[in-house]
Amino acid sequence: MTNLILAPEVQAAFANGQPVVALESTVISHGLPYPHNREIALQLEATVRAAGAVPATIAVIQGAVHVGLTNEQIEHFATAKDVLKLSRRDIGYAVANGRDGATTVAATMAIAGLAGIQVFATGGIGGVHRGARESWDVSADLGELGKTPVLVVCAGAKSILDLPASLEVLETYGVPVVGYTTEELPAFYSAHSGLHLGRKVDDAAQAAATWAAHRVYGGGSGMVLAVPPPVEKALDPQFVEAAIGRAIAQADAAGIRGAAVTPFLLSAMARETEGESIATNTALLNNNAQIAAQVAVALFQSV
Ligand code: PSU
Ligand code: MN
Repeated sequence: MTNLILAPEVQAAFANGQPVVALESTVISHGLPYPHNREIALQLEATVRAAGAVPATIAVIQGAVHVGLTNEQIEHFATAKDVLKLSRRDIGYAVANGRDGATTVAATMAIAGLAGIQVFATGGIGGVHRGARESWDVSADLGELGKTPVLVVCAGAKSILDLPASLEVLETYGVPVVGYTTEELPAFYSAHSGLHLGRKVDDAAQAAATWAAHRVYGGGSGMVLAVPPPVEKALDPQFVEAAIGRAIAQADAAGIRGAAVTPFLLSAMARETEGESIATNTALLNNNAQIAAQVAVALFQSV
């Protein structure tokens, strides 16, 4: 039984054949500090609307799976302390036990897939953690991309992760990583990872055509559209790398494991970059939401 609660705006979009863009809620509850998280979540919805699509922020509230949130519900996720971080495996537990849960990329893809939403915008995906040869810490986002047909528009992944290893795992799972106006994988805070993708699209129409073709030939897998962060907000790679070193050392010293690792590193990075990372984060989230909406609109125009 799937029991999704569609927000009225999302329901109307489905009925009227308007494009919809999914947004995640972990970035609100576990990814950014208050009140930035609340402002950004509302701003992302406005950006999607301005580009001609309908936003559907996804979350589980008291065991109910919501596709599209009210401003009050977003406020709740921005401030509540007892919100579970839900990957795909955790959705059933949260539903059956009446819990509040914020959806990661994996869980947002899973629910968007059930709702029939093809395009999803976020900041960065999870991946293979540095040190995964010992810890085995590989985000379920990668496995989800391998099996759920949703296009994820993001700025690549943070280099708190092992980016070459993350690309290898995506290749194994049959997930194309396509650069938007670039052949280089962006590294979230910076446009440059030094990793060559060999796949580039130059505009939303080309991205939509590539995604539509991947839906036919991709065996049910997702695709990553990797969008570099806006140049004027990108951070100096050496500054970022030094902050990452300190963040990872703090996580190791505190013995952080499992699902807590990524939220710990995200908040350590915000602290270690003295808030500079938040300005970059805001700018790239908005940019990704706008491009995702343009791709969703182009998908509708091409059919
Ligand atoms: N990376 C970011 N910002 C985020 C996340 C990752 O730059 O907010 C969040 C996303 O929700 C992503 C999740 O799906 O962390 C990955 O967590 P894990 O590594 O535990 O799979
Ligand atoms: Mn993990």
